[in-house]
Amino acid sequence: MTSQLAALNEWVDQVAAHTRAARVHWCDGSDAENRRLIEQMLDSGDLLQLNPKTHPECYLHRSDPNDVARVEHLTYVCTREKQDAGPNNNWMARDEAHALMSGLFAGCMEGRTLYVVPYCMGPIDSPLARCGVEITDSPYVVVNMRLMTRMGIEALARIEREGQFVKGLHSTGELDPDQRYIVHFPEELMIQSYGSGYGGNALLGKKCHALRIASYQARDEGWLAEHMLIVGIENPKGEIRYVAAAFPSACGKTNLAMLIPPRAWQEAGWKVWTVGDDICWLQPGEDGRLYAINPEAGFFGVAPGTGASTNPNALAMLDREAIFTNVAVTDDNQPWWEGLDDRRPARDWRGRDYDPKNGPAAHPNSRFTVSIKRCPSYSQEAENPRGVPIDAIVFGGRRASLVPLVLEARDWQHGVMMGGAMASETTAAATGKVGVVRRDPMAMKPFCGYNFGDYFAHWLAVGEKLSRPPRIFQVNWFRRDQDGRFLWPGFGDNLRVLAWILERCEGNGKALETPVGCVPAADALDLEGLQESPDMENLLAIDEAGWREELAGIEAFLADYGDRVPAAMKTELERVRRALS
Ligand code: GTP
Ligand code: SPV
Ligand code: MN
Repeated sequence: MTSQLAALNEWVDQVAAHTRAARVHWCDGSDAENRRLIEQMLDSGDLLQLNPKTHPECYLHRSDPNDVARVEHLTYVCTREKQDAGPNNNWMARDEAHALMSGLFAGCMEGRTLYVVPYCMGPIDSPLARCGVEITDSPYVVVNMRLMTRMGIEALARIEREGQFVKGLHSTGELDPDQRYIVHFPEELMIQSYGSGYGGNALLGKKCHALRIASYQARDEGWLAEHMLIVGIENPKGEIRYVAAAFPSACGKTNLAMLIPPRAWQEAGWKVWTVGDDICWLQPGEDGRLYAINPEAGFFGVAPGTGASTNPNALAMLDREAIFTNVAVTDDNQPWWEGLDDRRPARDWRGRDYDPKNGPAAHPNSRFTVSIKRCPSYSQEAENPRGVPIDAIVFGGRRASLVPLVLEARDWQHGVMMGGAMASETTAAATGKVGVVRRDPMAMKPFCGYNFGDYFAHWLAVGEKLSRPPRIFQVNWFRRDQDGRFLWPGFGDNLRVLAWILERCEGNGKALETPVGCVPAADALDLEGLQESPDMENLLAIDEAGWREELAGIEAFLADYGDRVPAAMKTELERVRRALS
C-alpha cells in the first residue's frame, strides 16, 4: 500500500475507533453497491419507493421536520485568526471547535456502519478537479454523493496518486438542532458536520468542500470557486458561448442552466447546453480567458416551481433514477410539489394526509437529486478536463424593486463592485425568515470560506491576470409591479436577456448608460412572440434616490470589513455616487 492510502487508512481507523462504528464499508460507487444501499433503506423506511410504473427507480426520503435546510447560524469557519474568516462567517477557535466536535462524534456510530466515500469534484482527469473523502454514517448521504460527485474507485485511485484530499466527517447524530454544527477547518482541509442529514449540511462535497474549502484553496492557488451555474448558448450560426451566473440559493440557477428557448428562437436554431447548475470553479487559461468546470456530477435541485411551462428539461429527467426529499405524493404514489400540475396530492412532505391548513404539500425547500447526464440539455463539455471558456459573468438576485432586469458593468473592476454589492431576498434554502433583503455578495454570503474583504481583492487580482476577461452583468428576474406580480415572464424568456448580454460581449447590442451601469436601449431586447408585452419602462427604470439609499447600505456593509476591502471597490462606489448626484 502506498503511503497516501496509508494516511487515509489511518484516519479511517482512528475515526472508526472514536465513533465506535460497528462496521466499516469502503464505497466503490458500483451499481451493485447502490442497489444494496437502496434495498437496505427501503427496509429501514429511510426511503420509500415511488410509483415504479411512472417513476422507475425513484425514491422518496422524508427528513426529520427539523432538518430541511442549511443552517447558516450553525455553520462555522475555524481559521487560526478570526479575521481570516471575516465578519461574513461564524468563527470558533480551532482547539475549541475540535474539542466540541470530538465530543459530539465520540461513540456516535455505535451499532452503525461507517461508510468511507472517496469522491472527486470535477472531471476525474481534470487538473482543476480536487478530491475528498467523506466518512458518514448515513446511507442516504452515500447514494446522494454517488449522484452528485464522481464517487468510488476512480476517485480513490486519484487520491492514491495525488496524496492530497479534503477530509470530511459526518454523522446525522440525534438530529437535534441544539446539537448541530457544520464546521470547516480550511487550513487543515477538514470538514466536520454533526446532527443534520440535509443536503448542504451533509453532502460534504457540495457547499462545504466545493465552495467553503475550495474558495480558500482557490485564493492561495489563483483561481475562483463560485456559487454559479455554467450554461452554453448556441446561436443559429452554431457558435456556442458560455455564461457563468451567480444567483443566491433558490433564485434561479438550475432553471437558467437548462432553459428551453422560446418557440420561435428554437425554430431559428438557438440551443441551450447545460454544463452545471450550482457550483463553478474558474481558472485563468494561458490564452488570457477564464475557464470553468462544474465540480459536480448531478443536481440537487429545488422541486417547487418545477413544471412543464417553467422547466420542462428538469421534468424530463425526474421520471427515472431520481431521489426526492420532502416532496408530497399523489394517491398513486407519484412525487408532487406546488407548481407541478393541478392534481391534488394525497400526502404531504411529512406523510400526513394532505390538508391545505397545514401549509404547502411539498416543503418549500424540497429537492430532487439526479445525475446531470439525465438532463436533455446536458453538454459533453461538462467532462472537458480543461473546462469551457467563459464570455460573460452574470450576478443576479431576487429583488422586488430597484434592480433593473439587466445591467452591464463598465469593466472588470466595476463588475467586481457590482457583484460585491449584491443583495437578495432570503429563501427557504436556509432556515430563518424568508423574503428579507440581505447583502449576498456574488451569492457567496453563506459559502465564502474566508474574509469577504480578501475575497474582493482576490477577484480583482484574478481579473488582472486576464487579457480577455469575461464581461460582467447583473440581472433581476424578480422585479414586481404594485400588485406584487412579476414584471418579467422569466424562465425560457430569460434567453432574450442572455442574447443581449452575448451581443454586448461581441461589441454589439445597443445600450444606454446610467449611473449604475448600462441597460439595453429601448429596442435592444428581442421581445417578439411574448404573450403579454412586459412593462419594459418599469423593468429598466433606474430610481436614483433609491440607488443613493442602496449605496449607503452597501457602504455600511463594507465598513464591517474595514481595511480588508480593496481601495478599488471604494473607488468604484465613489464613481457611482458621483454619477448619481
Ligand atoms: P439552489 O439550488 O438553492 O442554489 O437554487 P437555484 O438558484 O438553482 O434556484 P432554482 O433554479 O431551483 O429556482 C428556485 C425557484 O425560483 C423555483 O421555484 C423556480 O421556479 C423559481 N424561478 C427560477 N427562475 C425563475 C424566473 O426566471 N422567474 C421567476 N419568477 N421564478 C423563477
Ligand atoms: C443551496 O442552498 O444553495 C443549494 C442547496 O444549492 S444545498 O446543497 O443544500 O446547499
Ligand atoms: Mn446553491
